[in-house]
Amino acid sequence: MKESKLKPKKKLEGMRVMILGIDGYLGWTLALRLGSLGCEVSGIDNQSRRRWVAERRSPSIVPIENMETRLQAAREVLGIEIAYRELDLLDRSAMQDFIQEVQPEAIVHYAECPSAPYSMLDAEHAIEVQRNNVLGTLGLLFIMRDVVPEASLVKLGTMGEYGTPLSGRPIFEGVFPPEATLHWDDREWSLGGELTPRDPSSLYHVSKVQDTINVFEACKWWNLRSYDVMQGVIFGVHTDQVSADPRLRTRFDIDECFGTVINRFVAQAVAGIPLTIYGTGGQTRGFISLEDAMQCMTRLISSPPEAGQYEVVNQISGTRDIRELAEVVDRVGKDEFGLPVVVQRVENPRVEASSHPFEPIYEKLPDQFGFKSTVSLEEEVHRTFELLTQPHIKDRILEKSDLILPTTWWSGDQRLVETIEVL
Ligand code: USQ
Repeated sequence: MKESKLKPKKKLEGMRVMILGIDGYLGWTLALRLGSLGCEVSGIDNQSRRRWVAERRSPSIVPIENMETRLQAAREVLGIEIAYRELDLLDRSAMQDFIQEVQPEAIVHYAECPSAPYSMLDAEHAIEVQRNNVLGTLGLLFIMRDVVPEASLVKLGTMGEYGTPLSGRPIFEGVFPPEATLHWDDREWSLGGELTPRDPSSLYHVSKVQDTINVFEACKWWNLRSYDVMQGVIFGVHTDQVSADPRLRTRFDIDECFGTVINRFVAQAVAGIPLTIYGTGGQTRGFISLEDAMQCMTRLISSPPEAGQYEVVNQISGTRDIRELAEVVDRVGKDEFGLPVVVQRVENPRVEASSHPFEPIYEKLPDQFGFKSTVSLEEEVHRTFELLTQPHIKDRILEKSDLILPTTWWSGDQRLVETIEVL
């Protein structure tokens, strides 16, 4: 039954794909994945992620090479040639020249600041995140209109655009389904095809909402085509390509701004720091492993949207609350690595519901693109422990252990959170 809904696939071999933000956690991993599938990969990066984490005194705890060494290793180990240019997406003239030269068939846009806490630090950081993200995407849309209007834009959004609607209504994939209706005052209207309400959970998430509107309208006005990928919280370390050689490893952050929750929990367990559940731990989110996310992106690239089509996919492989995540990390750490893991609840510096209904719909990737998750949370947590317990990496975590507890409050306060309870 499901097979009939699958979108037609294009051959990836020889497809020209440009990755914006190619030096990042996702960008680098995707470059190697696509290269190994025979795509002609190109990419840009302005190295801003490396600057942001340096500012937070928190470089990747998995050692990563500079771009030159990475490219050389990709060539030597995997036989992949990547056309890389160090370039800021906001430099529209240089960007336009590069796109003109490469003529990409698909552009994957990862070149945004991904951190909620970083965007909530103060006015300077909020403005930097919104400027980088919103204006970068906006400029790109104009370049695509003028230079490669037939190319598909695969743009990274976030599940956090939707918030966690307390009514408990399902979180649809971007727009209301055709049969949705609004009843009010004894009247009824169809909501089908309208963008669903957004309730972003930080100023970073607000930037993604603004992107959504810009891309949605650009597809309508200029007949551009885009998949807007609402990705859940990402975790993990492994794909066949990044694990093939230490020089090919992708970055891994554990500080309060750039580390995501599962990755942070594993690092905390390795360093002997009690896992930091914020608040009650009843917050529920969608999650996806690095490897599964790469599979989704590859499938989206190989089945491009039609001209004028703006399509949202919710890219998660399941949902969990934070307490469950801590339990999984606790169990794997103790049983499989013999670590004395401790779990704590600390004050929650963010403004977010501590217990709420959560019913995301995430059917398009499996039903229309053939996505099947290949890695369980437990397996990927195990692989992450395997990497992070290597002595040279454990030492790097220990050196940065003072950066684990959050100090960035959504209220604007800057103070360490206090422990509420050790579980
Ligand atoms: N959390 C803890 N303890 C921690 C860290 C986080 O309990 O030590 C909680 C947070 O309060 C939150 C949840 O875990 O409820 C997720 O936090 P996170 O820091 O892992 O993720 P978030 O800030 O939501 O942002 C991350 C990425 C972002 C992406 C987003 C997807 O940094 O780029 O857009 O995940 S989503 O969360 O679905 O919006």
